[in-house]
Amino acid sequence: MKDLAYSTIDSYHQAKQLARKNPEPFWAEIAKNFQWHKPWDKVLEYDFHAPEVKWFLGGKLNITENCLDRHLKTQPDQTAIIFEPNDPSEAAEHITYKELHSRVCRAANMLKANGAKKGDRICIYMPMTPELAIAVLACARIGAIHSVVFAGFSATALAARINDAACTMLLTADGSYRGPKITPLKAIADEALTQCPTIKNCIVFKRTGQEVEWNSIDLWWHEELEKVSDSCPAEIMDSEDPLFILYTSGSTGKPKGMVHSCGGYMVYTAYSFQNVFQYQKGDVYWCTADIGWITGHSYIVYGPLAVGATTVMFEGVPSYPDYGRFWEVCAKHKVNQFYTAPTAIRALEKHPTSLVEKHDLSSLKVLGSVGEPINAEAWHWYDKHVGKHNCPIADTWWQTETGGILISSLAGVTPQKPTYATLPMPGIQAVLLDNDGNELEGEAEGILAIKHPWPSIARTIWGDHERYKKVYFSAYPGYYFPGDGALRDADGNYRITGRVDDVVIVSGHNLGTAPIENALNEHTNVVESAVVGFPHDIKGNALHAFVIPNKSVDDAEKLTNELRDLVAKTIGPIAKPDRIQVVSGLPKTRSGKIMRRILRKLAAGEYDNLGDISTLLNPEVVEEIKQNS
Ligand code: 7RM
Repeated sequence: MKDLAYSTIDSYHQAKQLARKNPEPFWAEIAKNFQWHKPWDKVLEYDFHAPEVKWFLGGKLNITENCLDRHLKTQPDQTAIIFEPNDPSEAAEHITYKELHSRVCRAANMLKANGAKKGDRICIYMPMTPELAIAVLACARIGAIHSVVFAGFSATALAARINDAACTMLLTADGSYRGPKITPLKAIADEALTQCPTIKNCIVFKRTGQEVEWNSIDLWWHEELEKVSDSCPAEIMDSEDPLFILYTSGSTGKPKGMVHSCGGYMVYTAYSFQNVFQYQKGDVYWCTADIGWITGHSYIVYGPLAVGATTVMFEGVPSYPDYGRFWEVCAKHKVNQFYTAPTAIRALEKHPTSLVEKHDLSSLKVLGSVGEPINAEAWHWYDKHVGKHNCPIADTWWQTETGGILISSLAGVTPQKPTYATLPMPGIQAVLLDNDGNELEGEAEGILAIKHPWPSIARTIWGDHERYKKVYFSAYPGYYFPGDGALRDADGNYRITGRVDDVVIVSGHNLGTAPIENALNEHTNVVESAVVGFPHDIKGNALHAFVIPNKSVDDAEKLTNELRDLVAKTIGPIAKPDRIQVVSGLPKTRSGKIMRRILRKLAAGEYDNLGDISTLLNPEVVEEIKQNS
């Protein structure tokens, strides 16, 4: 995989230049690092107005041959997956490439034996055990389209996703361990399946051993595996055949099933993994995400395995059995690259640093961040206490829709800048636009957009190409519009400022909520904040700020006055929130994103109309916010 990586700043600049001038030969060179049954006839065909994007047209491949089979020749005994269970007293599992290959093939045969075939949609609702990665790869092996639903989602959310894609099979488990809790996955799945007529089989992996109810369509995973062999030729796929669907929340309640295709996704996840993390053979890499999210798909499973890396899968949570668990696991497995989310860092930052210091983190070489802007305080805490000022931090900006990292430093190769995702990867043409869609030059603040396709852009929304067009390609014709705002410094570094759909018009002034939040966060007693608009008789809209304090607040009025002054000073009096509410938490998705849709309803007092809050990480804060508003 050497040819994928730029490990010097010169080779990085060269790549960037080549990619800008001649994107197609650039990507073709990268794609040659993979194993194709038949090479592509054409590198790229696209029209952002249609919209339509196709990469490596006519190419034939199977992504699992690239993630598994080809490593058997060079490194069969290399560890592919290190599984770290929820309970630290349970032994970790080390799975070699040879063993993973065998287990994936056997699972693939299990799917086939139960009627699954190329093009079928298979829903996966499983805990973070190796079988989840195996299930994903087994689907890819036979050309079935996997749709992983995070195993913290409710029965209603699961059923909606199964039905949207008309899945014919469900892979689940009896239960899941997460921290001190056991989630009864099978019982939740049973409830969902009462509303899912397309499901023909439900294969249940035994994890917790708890009692489960048994229905006529249910099969035990371990029993089914025994009936089949571990030899399963890979289905030969077209580059553009769908590999998976992954749902992401939209601005309406209905989730969007983003569709990724085989060839481009493989090329881009491997390329970006290798370059951002500067993985070297034998390194141990750990991404703390769940495979239920895109980060887990791209940077626990496909990207790392495609380059033959050792990837850690962690079943637990950062707080169990104590807030030192991440660091204990880093020390235990001698992790070299560690990739997590700012929300986790902020949670850990509140606890004594002795929980970090007591673990030997000397193996760490590279740190990564993903999911939301990393605030300065969290960045410096991560740098100091985890990285010991000795590990570059890659702040990686990307989305479910982009499939892979688009803006990030390359660890140790390109310069980092706290709170900045920094530069677009070679091959990524990022621009800033003003509200009218004009490109801004140099130092500027505006709307982030991407001008040219990259191989892992989502090709459509499952069953709703019109919505795909409307959401991503209509606001600024000719560009991919991710929905984020950004500012750019004189060196071209990007700082993502937040979602631009969070714009509130107060007395006729367009106010982005992100800069107001940034101002509030400057206060020493504010950990995190969220600002939303609510209807106001005179102003049209007014602002409601939710703030989480660092330490308990004795004098709430003093704090809110200071905060109003701070906003007035930083942005202007017009941006001063009408209401500032001190809260202990903000409603968040499981991946740590603030659910503004819910905050807007709370601010407007529409308590009966909150929608499904069961998918939240912390539904209890909703009640608290109602009580003290
Ligand atoms: C990977 C992932 C996508 C949204 C995106 C941004 C925000 C993600 C960063 C970030 C600032 C980052 N996929 N976001 N990474 N904002 N800096 N490094 O998170 O589909 O779940 O979310 O997340 O708003 O549009 S996602």
